[in-house]
Amino acid sequence: MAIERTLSIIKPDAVKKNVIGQIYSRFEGAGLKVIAARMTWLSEQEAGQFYAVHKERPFFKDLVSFMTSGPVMIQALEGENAIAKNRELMGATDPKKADKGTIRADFAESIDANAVHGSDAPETAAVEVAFFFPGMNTYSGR
Ligand code: IDP
Repeated sequence: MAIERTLSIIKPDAVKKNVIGQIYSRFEGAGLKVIAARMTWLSEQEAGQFYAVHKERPFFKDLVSFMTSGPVMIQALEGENAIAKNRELMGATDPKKADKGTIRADFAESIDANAVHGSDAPETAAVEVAFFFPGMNTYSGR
């Protein structure tokens, strides 16, 4: 299995709930290493640019407004099969549909306030990691 890097964001709802540590424990328990991290409050421009693929979707405005409603914790994760592994830990986008024991089932309230973001494919992971951690993208073998 390939060593990969992926981008994870702990969204404003989960930061407000004070569960950053509990979410990090899940990454660590699954063998994912936090290799870069930054806590920040996204601007409208940053959130809009990050979610540009959803620009035409009806929920875009609400998504940007939610993502800028408080601080977020952004990290690059590294490990075997990191992209899929992180998606598994996160659970389905809608927490009501998320499997028991996933981050979204345990910490998220709704499809808008769903606790975490995780890259969904190698191409998006490379772009998203570089978006927040310039110069760092896919696994380089170091
Ligand atoms: P993902 O975060 O599970 O990859 P995406 O489809 O990429 O899901 O959507 C990005 C984010 O946009 C979601 O995490 C969620 O916060 C929001 N979102 C997606 N679909 C809806 C919707 O139907 N209503 C409201 N918000 C949505």
